[in-house]
Amino acid sequence: MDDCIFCKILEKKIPSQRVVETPEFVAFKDVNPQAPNHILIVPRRHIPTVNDLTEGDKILIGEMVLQAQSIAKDLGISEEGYRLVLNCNRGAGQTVFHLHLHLLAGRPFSWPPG
Ligand code: DGP
Repeated sequence: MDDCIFCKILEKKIPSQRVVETPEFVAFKDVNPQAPNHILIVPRRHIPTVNDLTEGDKILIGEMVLQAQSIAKDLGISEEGYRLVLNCNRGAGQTVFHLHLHLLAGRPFSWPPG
């Protein structure tokens, strides 16, 4: 997608601080971190929102969560705890319309979220 900022990051047209790269995903640090650890797990395929996922994406979504689990382990935050967030559409706060899983850790989190 020509006008997608995350596609441009994935194509290295825009720099980012990459944490992990696989054939399916890139994980990089959020430019506006909401916690001491704030990583975005972003599939290479352009999928705008959770609403655009299909049955065929079951493995993709599972692998995104397992990727987050693996990053959390590498960061040493598995036991302390972390939050995974998928925002879907503007009403939930989505601002970049390329699917991404937030991994947040390193501070207390309230429930329910604000
Ligand atoms: P969301 O609100 O769920 O759509 O989250 C989008 C996140 O993307 C937000 O936390 C800020 C981050 N973000 C936006 N633009 C850039 C960028 O150019 N680089 C990086 N690393 N993160 C970005």
